[in-house]
Amino acid sequence: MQKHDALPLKDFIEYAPAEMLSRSEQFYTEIKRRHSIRQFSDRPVPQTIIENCIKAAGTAPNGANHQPWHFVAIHSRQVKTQVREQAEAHETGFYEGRGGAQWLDALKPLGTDADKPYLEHAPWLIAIFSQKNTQQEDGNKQSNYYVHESVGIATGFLINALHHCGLATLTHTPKPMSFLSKICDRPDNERPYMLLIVGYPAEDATVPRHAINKKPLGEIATFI
Ligand code: IYR
Repeated sequence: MQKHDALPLKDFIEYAPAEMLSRSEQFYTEIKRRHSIRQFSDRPVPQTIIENCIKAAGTAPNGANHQPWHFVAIHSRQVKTQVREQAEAHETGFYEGRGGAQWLDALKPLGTDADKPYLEHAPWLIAIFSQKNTQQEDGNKQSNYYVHESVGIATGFLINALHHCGLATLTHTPKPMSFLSKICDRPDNERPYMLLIVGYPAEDATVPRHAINKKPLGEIATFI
């Protein structure tokens, strides 16, 4: 291995086999009650919780540790209204035919449509941006690697962190998403990756039956 500066691994925890088994079961039980929901309460959520979850997302493995992501946590009612208006305008075109018959058909069991009131009701929207390169202080551009993979993993960490502290989320990818760059005033080296809606579920929140159906292990994994 090439010479590089390194520290001893100090914070790894080894669990006894029985505890390892129990933790694997517990984690599965915990994560399988995460559901994407579309009815949010306007109950406030403290900013510190969102900050901690973003810090957790920032620990995700990524290409060359360039951490090619930026999170814009939107709490301002005014900004949320802008996001809703523009997302709904794009989604209306999508649901009126731009999505194509096949895609629109695939969405029918989810009951989604162009109406996105949760973009205003939820206490937080987190716009996630990917950085194809990073502008350094000396003006040079640093290339980033495996950007989509890296930002995808960080987004997964974020969703998991938010679920872990008792918040519901919805992943939203309006198409096109470029309006988020403008609203959030992001630089040209960044592209919007995803919008997360975050908050408490409304009292009458539902989960589409279609979304509950997860493929069994035998279908998603092969052991060789
Ligand atoms: N972006 C649209 C459509 C949509 C697409 C997929 I793939 C979904 O899983 C759900 C919705 C919308 O948010 O309504």
